[in-house]
Amino acid sequence: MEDLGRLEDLPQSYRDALSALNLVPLWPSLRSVLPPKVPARKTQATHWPYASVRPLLMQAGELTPMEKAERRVLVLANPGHGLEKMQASAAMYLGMQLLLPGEWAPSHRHTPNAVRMVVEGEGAWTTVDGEKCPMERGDLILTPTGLWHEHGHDGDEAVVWLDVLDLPLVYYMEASYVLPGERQATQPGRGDRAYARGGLLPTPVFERSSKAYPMLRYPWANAREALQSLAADRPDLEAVQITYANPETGEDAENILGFCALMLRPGQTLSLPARSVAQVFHVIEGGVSLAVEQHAFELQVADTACTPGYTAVVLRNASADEAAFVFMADEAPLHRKLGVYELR
Ligand code: 1HN
Repeated sequence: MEDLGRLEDLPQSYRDALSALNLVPLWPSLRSVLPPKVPARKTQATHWPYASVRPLLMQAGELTPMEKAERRVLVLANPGHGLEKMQASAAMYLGMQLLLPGEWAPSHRHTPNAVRMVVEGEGAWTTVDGEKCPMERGDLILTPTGLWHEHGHDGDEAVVWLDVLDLPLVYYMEASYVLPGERQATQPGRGDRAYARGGLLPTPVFERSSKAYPMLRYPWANAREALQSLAADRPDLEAVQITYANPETGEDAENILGFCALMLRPGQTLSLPARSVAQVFHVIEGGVSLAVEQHAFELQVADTACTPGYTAVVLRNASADEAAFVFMADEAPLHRKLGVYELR
């Protein structure tokens, strides 16, 4: 491709005349907004070891009471975007949230979609749209756009979870806002019970659910069992992987970000092809080496990492005896809807 004219090639008087009318010449910037073959990416491969995050999160528990935080979170910020942007990738936000015994994070609802992946501790719950969801390690709990949600804690140990939101995208669209609410009344009915088994849908009086988000909690016990049973059924299968889906529609669980879980067999090395989307990896069980570009991360239990789009990722289960389990989040639903999804 030929070199295009630079801004400096233009007379200053001409540049001033353009600026005065809020005009900009395209050609000096065309290659930067439309680079050849591969997009420019600010997202850097980044590893957040839980062993380093945890003490600082616990310290936040001592330094900042709930009333002064609303949500007590340390954001996992990608240095490639600038820490102040609070982005893990172009569309993904990640945070580690701490709730202490007896605390309550007040009810609100907002336009960004969220999910929680429970990292440690027992006794906390989150009420989403009137459904009280127990929080147990490895559970995935949805807080889709516009639904009321609040967190409480009846147990006696610190509870930590990973928040994944599409906040950077919704904020960029100038569509991010929150409404404060009252403590929710809990309604009967739990999606994780109504949809307890794959392929079996509740149909009282022959009617399917009309809820946009019929299932809010995906218990880890069920996801783990599904992975093990898939692995046993398909010894030929390289990628033992499940996707968190809306059980009524079969579509992705949420509109913008996608969520799945992987099981790595003992000693397994799994190559994930380069796709257009940035990805997040969070270890639920085991130890996993992650290789991407020039980086090699040794992920321990509860560690989180992210990788930019258009990069191949190699995962290796560090144990020769035990399976490893990884939760993944990505931007695939968004890319597919926009028609820019690619597998290379
Ligand atoms: C939010 O509502 C929660 O409800 C956590 O726990 C993190 C980060 C940005 C915007 C809203 C929560 C959040 C958030």
